[in-house]
Amino acid sequence: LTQDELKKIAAYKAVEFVESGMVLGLGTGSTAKHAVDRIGELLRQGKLENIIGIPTSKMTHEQAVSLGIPLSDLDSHPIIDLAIDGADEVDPYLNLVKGRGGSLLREKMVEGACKKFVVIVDESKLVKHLGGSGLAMPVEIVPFCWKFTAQRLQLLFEDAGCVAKLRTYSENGEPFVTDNKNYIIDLYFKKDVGDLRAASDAILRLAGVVEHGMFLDMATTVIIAGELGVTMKNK
Ligand code: DER
Repeated sequence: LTQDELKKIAAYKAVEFVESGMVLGLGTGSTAKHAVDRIGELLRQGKLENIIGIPTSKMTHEQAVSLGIPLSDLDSHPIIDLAIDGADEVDPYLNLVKGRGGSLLREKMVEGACKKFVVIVDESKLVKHLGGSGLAMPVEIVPFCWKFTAQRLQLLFEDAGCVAKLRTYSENGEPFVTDNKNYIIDLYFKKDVGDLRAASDAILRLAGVVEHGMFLDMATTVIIAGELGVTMKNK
């Protein structure tokens, strides 16, 4: 099975939690895309009715519009029944790293407003410690004096051998700009950051930081598709 087939299996499994009449948080990324496609398909087949989608990015908004999924927003629906979204990393306590697609702020706002947050991943996303895989830990910051903020983020995690890099578009080197017109600093750690809650608080205390990609104690269920089948872990 390819990685994308595993993502699709996890996504379809998560959509089994969707019931007619629900207000749904619609995730962003290549795994969540399969879930949104599936919801659109079931609506078209009449197997689901009266669904309202709350998209977590402009990209997902456009996908949902093309599928005819009725949409709304958090202003109209401050409490959401269920969100389905992917993740970049999942630790054994169901803590997540998200945001490598750049949508972490709207994802965290929507998924923080959900009664149930189902995360869908292929097995390659499972890690022992968040940020330990040497991959990016995204932080959304305001563009104003971004070098100043990047430097302070890097210093925060000096002991973990942190390197802070401004995310740029690969083709022209221009800064990546989020749906919210902010920049993203990707943090790369050489060693484990240790206490995640303390790391989260320290990052959020920096003026200039908008939000980070650690989703701690937010997932209620994680669906993992692997070569040997699908497993589900509940909080
Ligand atoms: O950027 C994001 O938050 C995405 O949800 C990411 O975490 C998962 O993207 P993927 O499903 O394309 O791997």
